[in-house]
Formats: sequence, structure tokens, C-alpha cells
Amino acid sequence: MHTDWFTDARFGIFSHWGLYSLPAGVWDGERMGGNWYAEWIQMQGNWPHGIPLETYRALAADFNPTAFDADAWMAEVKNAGAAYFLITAKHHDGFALWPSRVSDYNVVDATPFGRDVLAELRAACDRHGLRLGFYYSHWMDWEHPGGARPKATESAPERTQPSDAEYETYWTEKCLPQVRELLEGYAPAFLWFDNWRADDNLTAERLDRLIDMIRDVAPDCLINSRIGTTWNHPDGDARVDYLSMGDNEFPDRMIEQPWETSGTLNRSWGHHRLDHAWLPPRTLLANLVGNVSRNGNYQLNVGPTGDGRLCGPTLRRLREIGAWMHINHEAVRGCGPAPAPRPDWGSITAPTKTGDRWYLHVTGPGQTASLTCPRPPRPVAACTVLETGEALDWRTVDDTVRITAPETWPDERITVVRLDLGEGP
Ligand code: FHN
Repeated sequence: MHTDWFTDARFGIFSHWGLYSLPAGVWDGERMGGNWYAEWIQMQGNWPHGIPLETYRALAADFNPTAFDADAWMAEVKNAGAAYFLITAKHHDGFALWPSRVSDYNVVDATPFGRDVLAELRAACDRHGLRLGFYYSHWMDWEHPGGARPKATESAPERTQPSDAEYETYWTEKCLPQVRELLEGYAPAFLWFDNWRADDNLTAERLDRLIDMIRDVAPDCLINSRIGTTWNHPDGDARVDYLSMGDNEFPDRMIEQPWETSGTLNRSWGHHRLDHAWLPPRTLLANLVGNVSRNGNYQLNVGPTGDGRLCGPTLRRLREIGAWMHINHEAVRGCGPAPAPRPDWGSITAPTKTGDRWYLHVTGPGQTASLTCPRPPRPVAACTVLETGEALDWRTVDDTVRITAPETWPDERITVVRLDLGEGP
């Protein structure tokens, strides 16, 4: 299947980076917005039409992130145990991180930085053996007069949405050609679109044009459901390759079609200088393992700073996940749900292509004496704590396996116990 690399990977790093990374949630000394989404700053605050476009656009003159080092970023992504990287090639503000030929509102033509961010990331991903994907805001575009937007423009204050004709201009002059530029110029392994509700202008016919073009130019490039098929296409998600859940939505059920949850490290996607509500690594690890055990991926977002760095709290979390993945990656990569009911002490994963192992993800330090696990379809041949290599005793009792717990669990967040399964029933 052309989605195999994606379902094998299980863990990716997402990144929101653009002009909004400079104000980082604060405008004229005030925190903006009802929510904490720093990348929405253009449409937050009390301005009836958002921050005036010319004022927002002027941020480009200050965009000079000289600390940006694609190799250093990808070294962190790789070290975290992720297999792919995804970045906002263009977010809702309409600003492109590559030298687009159809809009000079881009990092090379409009900023003193003048470097092709996507080309540098492409090369760094290749050097580090990572797949690269692009977020492209195809629906919302707050720079083009024809893009969808949450507030009316000054020129048409009576309506919040562009007319069909204005939208068509946007679609043919900016959206379609820019997506083609991404495909032809940077060979992404996947595209991540970001529509989340029904929209009159995002018609099935326009979606078909976009999807057909992508399939034509890059048949292997994966497409996510937030392209809008869920709400705006009569065929639903049959035309896309994987489902995207809502922001920070972690389903409690198994889903057959490949899927992912994109999640934040704090409350914002873009860097927010006032948001210190960082999630603890134990939560991030639980999100990862929980999704894998339900057949899903986890795309953990980072918001690089306006000068191009990954900030301290971000780095520490990536490195703590990496330390855990260094030991336990085999229980994540290439794994999916085990054919077993969910235990009350955590979850069970198994390699998707072979039936020779189960991985027991034991959450918390609470399992003191023994661990009861559903009986696998094949006999248990060995039982090992991955982190310490300690062999544990076990016995089969009816339809369960009772495992003698180690004296202490080496990782009180999630310790992985591997069951090697032998031949036969
Ligand atoms: O509006 C965007 C938001 O800024 C961010 O990009 C997230 C990521 O999933 N998507 C939209 C909201 O769901």
C-alpha cells in the first residue's frame, strides 16, 4: 500500500512557522485572542477586519530568522524518534515559505532573510532520512481578496466571505498553482490541508480539481481528509489517503483507515511568548502510544521562534520523548493494535506485518505484584522489560497470561514489556 510508510512511521513532528512567529501572540503589548492560537493573530483583537493587511504584511520586513538551521531542526526531529516532518508552507495568512512564482508574498521576495526555507528543509530531510510534508492553507487565505476569512474585508464590509467569482480567482491564480509548485519543486511525501467545516466556496468540483491535479503530478503524494472531503464532497473521505482528527483530538476507538492526531505542546501552534502551559512528557508519550494502539499516528507540533530556534521547553520535550523512543521505538514504529481487548493497566501494540510479538505498555508505577494480560493467539516464548532487558516469569492461566512484575518499573510513565510469541496455537 502506498500509505505503508505513513502507518509504519507512527510519529511525526509538525511545525507552524511564519510571520506570526514574530509577534508570537502579543500585539502592541497585549495578548491577542480568545484562544491561544498565535498563528491567528492577524484575525484576533478588536479590529473589525483583522489587523490591517498592510500593517500585518509589514512584518515581512522584520522576518530575518538567522538562527534557522534546517539541519539542526532535523537532527532534533530524528533524535525524537519521529520519521517525518511537516511544516506550514503557507498558513491562513497567505505567506509562503518558498519563492512562489505566483505570489511575491513569500520568504524570498518579501523578507530580508531571502532564503528558500522549504529547499533547505528538503535537503536536510534527505540527509537525515526523514519524509517531508507540507501544510497548505488552501481554503483560508487572508492576503488574497478571494480567500476564505473569518472577518469581512474593508473593501466588502457587508460580507465575511468572498463571492464565488472572487474565490474562483483565488483558486486558479494562487491555490492550484502554489500546490503545483510545492509538488514539482519539493517532492513532498504528503500534503496536509486544513478545512474543518462546510463552506459554500469549497465545492466538490473545486476539491476534485485540486485532488486530480495532485494525483496527476505526484501519484504517491498522500492527502489528508482536512482537504475538506468530510464536509464538502458527496463521496466523503474515499478520495483521500488518511484521516486527520480535530486539533488535539485523541479518539478512544480503533479506526481502520490510516489516521493521525495533530497535537500541540502547549495551547498554541505557532510560537506564543506568553503560553507556558507546556504538556508534561508523560502526557505526550501517552498520546503517542494511545494512538498507535488504535491504529493512528501522532503529529506533535513545535512552534519555532521568530528568529528560527526551537525554544528550551520544546527541545526538552523532544529530547525526553527521544530518550524513551531510543529504548522503546520497536513498540511504536511498524506497530498497530494487538488483537486483544484493552487492558486496564495501559495498552498493547503489535507489529502490523508479523504476529510474533506483543508489546505491553504499562502505564504508571501501580502494577506491583503481577500483570494480567489477555492470552495472545500464539504461545509466549519470552517476556522481557525493554528498558532493562530483565526477563520476567509468566504463566498461562485459562485465557490470560499472568506476568510477575519486576521489583520496580524502570519508567513510571510507560514501561514496555515485550512478549515474544512462538509457533503454534
Ligand atoms: O486554524 C488552524 C490552526 O491555526 C492550526 O493550524 C490547526 C492545526 O490543526 N488547524 C486549524 C484549526 O483546526
